[in-house]
Amino acid sequence: MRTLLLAALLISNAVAAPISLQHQARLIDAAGGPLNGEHTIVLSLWTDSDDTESRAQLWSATYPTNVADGYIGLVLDQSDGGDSVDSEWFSGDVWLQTAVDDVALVPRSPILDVPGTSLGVASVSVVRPNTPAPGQLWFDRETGGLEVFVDGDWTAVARNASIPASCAQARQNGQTSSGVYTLDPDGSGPGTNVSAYCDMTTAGGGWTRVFVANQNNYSSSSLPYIAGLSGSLIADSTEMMMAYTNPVNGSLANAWYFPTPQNVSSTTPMAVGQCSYYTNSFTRVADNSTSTRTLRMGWGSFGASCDQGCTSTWGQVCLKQSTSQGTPDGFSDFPQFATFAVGTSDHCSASNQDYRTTSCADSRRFTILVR
Ligand SMILES: [Ca+2]
Ligand SMILES: [Ca+2]
Repeated sequence: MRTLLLAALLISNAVAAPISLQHQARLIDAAGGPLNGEHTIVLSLWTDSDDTESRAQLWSATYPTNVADGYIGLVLDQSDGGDSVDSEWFSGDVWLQTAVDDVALVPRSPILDVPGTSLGVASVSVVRPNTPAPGQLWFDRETGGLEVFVDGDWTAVARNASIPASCAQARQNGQTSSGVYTLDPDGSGPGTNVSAYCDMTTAGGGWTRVFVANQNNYSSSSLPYIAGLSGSLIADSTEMMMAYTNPVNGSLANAWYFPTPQNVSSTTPMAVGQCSYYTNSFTRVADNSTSTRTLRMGWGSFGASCDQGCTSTWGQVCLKQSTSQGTPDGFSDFPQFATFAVGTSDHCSASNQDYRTTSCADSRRFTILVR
């Protein structure tokens, strides 16, 4: 059986359109020598990596090819008189099969989606190279995983590179519109894809919404993150933002951000304990002002102001002027989300106000985002 070294140049578009894919490869026989002379090469595109599932073949074309020193350069489009290649196929997994003289090379090669109109150069090997070059890709047929050689080590690549792990990654990929995105928080790991709202404009964008109140009267000391968005997505983030939002249009009020606390990756700030305190640098989005303050979190009781007591079960997240604990000194317009742990209506005031000043409402819901 031949082994196959691929160097594929791929172009994709954001909208459905006929496209051309340039495919370059080097064909090597079992003894390691390059193929030469006339060979019939069949390229086909599939929605699955092998025939164990009866997935559809998307496209196929036959190329009588004069191979020189193993190198081939073929274009996948309708120029062979067949069907055109549709850019829309590449919103999902697409696999390329190469057959030489009626022998299909296995496994099929995953095609990487390259956002926008940029070119991606991928050199994919089906054996793990002993002396890889930076950027070299290796497909492990046993695990179905794809790895890239970066900084002297192999790193797993997402199975479908078009699905970002976070809104921050989507933003880095050039996405600038706020809205609901499909994320795969653990990449090639077993975790499934999840829909999440991304704020792509506030303070540079790239924010994944991990909590938003979906009612105006919680009575719980264990409010969770949105399903599928806790854990590594938060632990791997560097910043957390708290604000009030209108969930319909994503607009934010009272928005502040700060370095992500370590103890709230799986447990929300509302459920982190009866009272929990976190001191760091807090940035106010409205004027980009920064100062060192203390965040009070948890489901403990309180008086009229931020952090006046820590017994019983009431629930209060708010920002303090000082680092002292249990003294009422709410700071500025940071959200004061309160009474979520008892049966009275929840309150969405500012940290320097009496907690009863402003009730939560459908257009004013407490939210947490990370990036
Ligand atoms: Ca996954
Ligand atoms: Ca309540």
